[in-house]
Amino acid sequence: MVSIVPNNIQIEDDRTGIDIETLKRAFLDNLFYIQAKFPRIATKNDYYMALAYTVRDRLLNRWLRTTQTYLEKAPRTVAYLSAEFLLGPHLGNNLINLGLYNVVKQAMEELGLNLTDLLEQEEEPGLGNGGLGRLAACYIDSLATLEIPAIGYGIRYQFGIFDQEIKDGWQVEITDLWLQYGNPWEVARPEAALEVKFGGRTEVYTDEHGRYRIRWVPFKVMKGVPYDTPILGFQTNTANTLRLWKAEAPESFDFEAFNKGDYFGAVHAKSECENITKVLYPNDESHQGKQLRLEQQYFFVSCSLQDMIRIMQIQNLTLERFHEHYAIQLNDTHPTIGVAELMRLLLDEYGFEWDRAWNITTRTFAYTNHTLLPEALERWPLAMFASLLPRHLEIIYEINCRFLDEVRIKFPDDGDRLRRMSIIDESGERYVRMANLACVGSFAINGVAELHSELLKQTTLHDFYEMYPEKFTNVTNGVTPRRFMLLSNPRLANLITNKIGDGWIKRLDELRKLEDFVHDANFRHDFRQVKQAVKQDLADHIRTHYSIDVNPNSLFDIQAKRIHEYKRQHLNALYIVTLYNRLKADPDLDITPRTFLFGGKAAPGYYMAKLMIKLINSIADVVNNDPDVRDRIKVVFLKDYNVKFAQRVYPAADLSEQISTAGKEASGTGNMKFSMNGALTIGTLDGANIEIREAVGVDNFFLFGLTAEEVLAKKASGYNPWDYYNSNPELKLVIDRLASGFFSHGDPNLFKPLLDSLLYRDEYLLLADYQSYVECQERVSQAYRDSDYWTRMSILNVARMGKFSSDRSIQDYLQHIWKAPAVKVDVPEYTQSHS
Ligand code: 475
Repeated sequence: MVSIVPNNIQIEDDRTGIDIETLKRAFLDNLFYIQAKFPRIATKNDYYMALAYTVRDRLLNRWLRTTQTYLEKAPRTVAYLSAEFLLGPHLGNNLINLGLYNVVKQAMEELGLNLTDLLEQEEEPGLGNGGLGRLAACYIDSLATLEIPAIGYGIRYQFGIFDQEIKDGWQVEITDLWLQYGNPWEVARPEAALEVKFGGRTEVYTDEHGRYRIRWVPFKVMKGVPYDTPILGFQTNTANTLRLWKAEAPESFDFEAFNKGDYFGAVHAKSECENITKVLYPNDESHQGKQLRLEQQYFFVSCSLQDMIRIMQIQNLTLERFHEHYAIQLNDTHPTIGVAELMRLLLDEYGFEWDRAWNITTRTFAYTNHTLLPEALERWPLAMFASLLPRHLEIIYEINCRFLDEVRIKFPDDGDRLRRMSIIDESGERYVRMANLACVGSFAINGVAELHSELLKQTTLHDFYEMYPEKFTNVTNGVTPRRFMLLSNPRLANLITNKIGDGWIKRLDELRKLEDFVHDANFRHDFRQVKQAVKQDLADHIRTHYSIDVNPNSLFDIQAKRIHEYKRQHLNALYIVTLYNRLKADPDLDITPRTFLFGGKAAPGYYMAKLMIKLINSIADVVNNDPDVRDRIKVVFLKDYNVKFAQRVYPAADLSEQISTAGKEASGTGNMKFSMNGALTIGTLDGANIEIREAVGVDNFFLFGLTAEEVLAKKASGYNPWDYYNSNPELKLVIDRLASGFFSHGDPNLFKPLLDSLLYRDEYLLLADYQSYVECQERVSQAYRDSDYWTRMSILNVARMGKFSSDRSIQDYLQHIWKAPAVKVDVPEYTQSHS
């Protein structure tokens, strides 16, 4: 046993005490000694920082005890490798998990400060694009809450996802400066930096035992510095680590260049090195073969694997047992170079024989696929790959050669199959196919919802399914109820806890107890009031920031997610225009008042998505200002949708738009966050919608549209969008109005690319689903008119969402893939979790 951290650290009371007086003193102390400010000159950010440090002080003991426990007990550990962690603000979440929310709120009040204001001050770490990155964040939350030894590995981007502004209806991207005022939640560990090699060549040499070995002679070497962030579990002593790598120049750099006398060149080259972790690629669900992106992937994966080996060495464990000590989850193919890197480390650096190394590697990795979209599948041009990672390419060739031999034996005389399954795409320009490498190098492969996992087996990964059926499994996504209910919707959380106790926060299935209260008119009344109050908050926000008055009694109909054609925000827009046209034709038409809210970012290079934003804003301009509408419909595009703002949005929805073309949305997770906050879903049979509908009951879900199977059949039989345009007068009027320039100050060309894409191709079958969607929206409007009936459905949605906790997802991963038992962390009485 090694004892890295002494057991008897003495900690000053001001850094651990959680009574109000101590908290206040500690807060002012941090303001003075860390921010170097006193209250009269402190900015709001100074106060935020002082509070963040005060809270951080109170979790450090748990964090160090957890680290120490893992080092000493050397338990099986989950390593979650992800190029993205879309964390959202830390302060509120840590207050909740420490059980300090109320007492800190009180302490701040006594100092004349408002906790909500201070929480607003936090610049969130937006180190992800959307679903995939946010899922990683939910999973590390659940891993800590379930007391599983785990570490998240990723990239410390200096600039995360861009901030979005809207100018003249168009998206404008602004650099995300999340680190500009410092990050109180991270601890740099320069002493634990590692080196990563790039480029160059390989050479053969004979080692001291006369064995042929291969050595990689790199073109350049980079340094990876880890920055650690504690990830607290909810009401546990476990605080796991999120370790994000920053690229720097190695010290040796100065040395060489200074010797050559090229001072400026040396400094320049040094800052070039930092480029690797400068910025997050903002493309959701699309792959561009950019070299810097491959450099990012290899950089963080190499650092992480070397780090894992180093930890085993501290623990005196032999690398022979690497796969027993670690289960490495690949969050999509982005970290898949890890398969080749672990092989390289074992073969070249630690002298393993091929078979032994391959055995360890393929018992270590598991791969999660997040998308079926062909444009998202990662492939790297061979020449680029070879110049950056020459040794890895050799290893991949060897893996491929042995793998194709296996395929040949199982499926003789099937050249097409070999070509499809090869890790190297040789059909034209040559590429390395990362999904193929992930499938060959992993012992488990999973999709993220039942339908998605089935489609993977039948389509994208069909050959691999036939080769290795035993590797395939499904783990339906989930989301953390700590952030997306307790923190984001305290009114609802309190109402629930008052009725059924607080067990639901850790065992979300207990929400089912709420079903009993569906019949309780008082409860329905209280439930409705909660929703009303939250909607009022959002309405206030909209009035303040957009100078638009929205009616909090209207139906809040929200679509918040990345902007993408397959997600069909423009189908929603077509419906808005439909309603508008009806009102224009009959200004006295009795319709259910609605507020249409949109939020989401478009990839900066995705023209159609940006045009969809412009379309929504243009429709909003006309609809919101037309006196004939008489405020019965309002449209608002909420700018800069991020985790912090999402937390205000989910609770305020009456209706959640989950309207992707069936077969395209792998799972969706926003769908879960809306539903557990009482929104009803209008949705297609896509992704996890299917399972949500099953869970909440088909009567409490608004279903429309083609099924995935019907979508394929329709396309196969020659889909022609004009048929729908010509046969549906209401649809025709919508398209014609958009094409006429009515919504674009008379410019008939503005939306032409979008309309042409609908009329001449309509890859995502908007026109085919239009009528079904409109009719379904009519059912929604009718249902909303009976507010008591609506409330019953809404309550049942909340009550039946237990399955969609990320705790359940993590338990599925543990049971079927990781097999890593929980480990209790002991913390002396005086700092134990207070609930
Ligand atoms: C799915 N992102 C959601 C969510 O499983 C699903 C791809 C390439 C490069 C950068 N980002 C990506 C994704 O593929 C992604 O976010 N996928 C999403 O993963 C979690 O719920 O349906 O679209």
